[in-house]
Amino acid sequence: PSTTTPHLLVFPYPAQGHMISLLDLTHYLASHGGFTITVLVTPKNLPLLQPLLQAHPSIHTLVLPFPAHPNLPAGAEHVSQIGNHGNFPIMVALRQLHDPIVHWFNSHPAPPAAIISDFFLGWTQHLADHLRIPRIVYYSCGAFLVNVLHYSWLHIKTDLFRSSPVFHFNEIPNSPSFKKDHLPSLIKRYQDSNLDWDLLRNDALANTSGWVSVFNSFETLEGEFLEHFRDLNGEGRVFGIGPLNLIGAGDGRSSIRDSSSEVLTWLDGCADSSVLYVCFGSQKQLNQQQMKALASGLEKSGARFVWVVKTFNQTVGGCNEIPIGFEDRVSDRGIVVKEWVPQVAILNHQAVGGFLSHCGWNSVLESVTAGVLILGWPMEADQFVNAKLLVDDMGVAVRVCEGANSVPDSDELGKVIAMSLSGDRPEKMKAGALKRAAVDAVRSNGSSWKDMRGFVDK
Ligand code: BUP
Repeated sequence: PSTTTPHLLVFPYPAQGHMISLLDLTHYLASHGGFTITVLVTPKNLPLLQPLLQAHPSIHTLVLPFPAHPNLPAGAEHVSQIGNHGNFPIMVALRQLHDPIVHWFNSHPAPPAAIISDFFLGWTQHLADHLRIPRIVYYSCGAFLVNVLHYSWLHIKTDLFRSSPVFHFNEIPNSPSFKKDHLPSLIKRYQDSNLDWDLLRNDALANTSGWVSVFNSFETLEGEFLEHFRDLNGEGRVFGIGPLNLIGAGDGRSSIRDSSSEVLTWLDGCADSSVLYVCFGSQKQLNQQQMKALASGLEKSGARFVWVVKTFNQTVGGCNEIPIGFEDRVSDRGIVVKEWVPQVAILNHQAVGGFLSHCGWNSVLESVTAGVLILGWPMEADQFVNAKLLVDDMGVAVRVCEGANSVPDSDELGKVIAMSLSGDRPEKMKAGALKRAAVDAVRSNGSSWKDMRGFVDK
């Protein structure tokens, strides 16, 4: 890195769903902020960065394992190695990088002036304190979720929280309630004594001590939750700069997001708004019963569809068996894709009229920015919170099923799919309006544009 431009260390959490939007932000900061950037990355995730590196000579990588510390901490490679303890083994493993990073920093001729790290890397607050540089917390999730996490931490040791099957978050705008089962896995796993909570817990979340918090979100979608977090953190420290998939668009999107695929060619032959796109994010795989119910629901709906079945990322308990004969029976109107697809381009294709989604935050934003109706099937993590925002607060989605192991009724599913694709549902009109608001947010003088400028200046 040059010694004259400000140098930032960007540390993404090594899961696709966390990395992609932070790389969009990295692209923006390199092209418009004048920063020199080092991205900390595991070897398996390096290919995701290649286009960004080619586009920006000012972006460098610090590839794990570091030369001085050749043993990559076990489990730190990529979240596809997820096991029964979810993300925790990876969080713990990554924490071992504290000392190697200090070593790298101390021997660097122009060390970083700040670190931007994912909110799953709470320990990097201690790292930043040790290095005497500020830490910017990057939230690859929504502000509503972070409100819920914040108050869950505050109440988690109270009898009321422990004993109630449903918890009311009276401090959060609109006083939402959640079944305890629907709270993020991070909260549910709190009781697990094997996990080192105090170091993994995000200081910025629990004590609002992060120097600056940056959200991949925008005012019209989450204004009151961003505002509430601002009230907790103090003025000038919380920025809503999303949707980053729009900010990274243009040369950015084509450089770090692939947009060629046979799926797009197939969609070219379909009528406008006639196709349901089905994808449950980069991590979740359905079990066998769910696969059968979904296949049957798609068949009964009579709708056109694109169904992404992840054979490239086998997870614990996951199944990728497509029911025998299904693909032949629906070959005139549906395709099952067994590889990584360009989701943003698919959602923006005029043939796509609905998205059956697990409501992962990136999928939510990508769907919102494409103005596509979401058929929500939240399963775990932040997805129930996101689904509540979309269905109950914003009215841009319908819920079709809930739970990681729930099996939808295929007759019902078929009906909802058919109904969602036909006609002008009120949710579709609202989705169209929210898309326009998202585009306005990132335009000159829009809320995210202003927050991005404020953030870069700071
Ligand atoms: Br699968 C798949 N193509 O084929 P979420 C995913 N994606 O572009 P997750 C593709 O991965 P978290 C594919 O566009 C989105 O940006 C998709 O992120 C992209 O869910 C990302 O929706 C998936 O947040 O992450 O992967 O479960 O754990 O953060 O919810």
